[in-house]
Amino acid sequence: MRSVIAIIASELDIVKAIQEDIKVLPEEQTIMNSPDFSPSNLRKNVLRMASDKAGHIACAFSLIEIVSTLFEQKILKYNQENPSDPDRDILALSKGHGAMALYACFYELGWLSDHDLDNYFLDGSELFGLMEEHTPGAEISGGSLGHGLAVAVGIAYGYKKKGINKKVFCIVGDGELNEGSIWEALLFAGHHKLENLTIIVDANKYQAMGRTEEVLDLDPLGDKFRSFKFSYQECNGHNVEELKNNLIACCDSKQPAVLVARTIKGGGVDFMEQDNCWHYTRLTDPDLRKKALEQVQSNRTPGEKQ
Ligand SMILES: Cc1ncc(C[n+]2csc(CCOP(=O)(O)OP(=O)(O)O)c2C)c(N)n1
Ligand SMILES: [Mg+2]
Repeated sequence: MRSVIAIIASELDIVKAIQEDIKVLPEEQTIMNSPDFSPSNLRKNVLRMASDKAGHIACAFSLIEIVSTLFEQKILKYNQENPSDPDRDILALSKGHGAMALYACFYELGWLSDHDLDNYFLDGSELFGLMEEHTPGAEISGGSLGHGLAVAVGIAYGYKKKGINKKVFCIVGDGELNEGSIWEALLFAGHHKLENLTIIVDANKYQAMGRTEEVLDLDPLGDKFRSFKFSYQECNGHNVEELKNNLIACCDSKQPAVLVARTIKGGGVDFMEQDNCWHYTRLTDPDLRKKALEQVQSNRTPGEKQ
C-alpha cells in the first residue's frame, strides 16, 4: 500500500505538472519501447480500444496513414521521453472524434498504458470518446467541430509573434470544413502569413449523416484555400510516401499550407469502407470483429478489392 506521504507527494507532482503544463505519464511507463507506427499496428490498437464499446472507428481509420507518417517519418518533432517537451511541435486534432488514431500512436510512445487502451470510453476512464487535452501528447480538446483549427491558428500566431521556431499541424475533417468558424480561422492565418502552420484535411468524402458533397459541397476547394492565401496540395491520404513528400513541401512553404489527403472512411476494413454507418456503429458482432482484425493484420491497403 502506498504511504500517505507518497500519495501527497504524487498529488503535489500533479499540481506542479498542471501549473507547468507538464503531463504525467503512466507509472509503468519508465522503460521506453520502440514504437511501431505501422498502419497495420495502429489499426490494431484502434480495434482494441473500440472493442465492442465505442463508435467512430471509421473516422479514426481514415486518419491512420496521416498520423503514422507524422510520427514515423519524424515530420512532427516530439520527444518520446517527455510529451510536454518545450521544443516539440504541436499536433492538434480538430476532428476530435478521430481521437483513437492519435491515441494509438500515444500508446506506442508509452504515453498511454494498456489499462488506458482497454478502458477507453468506459465509465471512469481517463480517455473519453473525443480528444482530451489532459491526455499526455494531446495538445487541445477537440470534438466540437470547427474549434480546434482556431486554437491551432492562435498557437501558430503566438509562435510567429515571439519568434519561436516551432511547427503547428492541425488535422480537420472534410465535413468539419462546413463549419463557419473554420473559414474565420483560415482568413486570420492567411492574413498573418502563418508559414509555421500546416493544415491536413482528412478528405474521406463523408461526414456523420452523408456525403459531404451532398450535405454542403466544398468544391472547388483548391481555389477556396488559395484565395485565403494558402499554399495548396493534394495527395493519396493512404500512401505514406506521397504524404511524406507533400508534408515536407507544406513545411517548406513560405505561406500557411494545406494538404488535402484523399482518404477512404473506414479505410483498411472492406465492410466499413462501403458503409458510412460505421461512423457511429460499434463492432458488437464477434464475427465482424474477427473479420476486421484479420484484414487489419493482413495489412490490407485501404480500398483494395478482396
Ligand atoms: C459543432 C459540431 N456539430 C456536430 C457534431 C456532430 N458530429 C460529429 S462527427 C460529425 C461529422 C464530421 O465529419 P468529418 O469532419 O468529415 O469527419 P469524419 O467523420 O468524416 O472523419 C458530426 C456532424 C460535432 N461533433 N460538433
Ligand atoms: Mg469526412
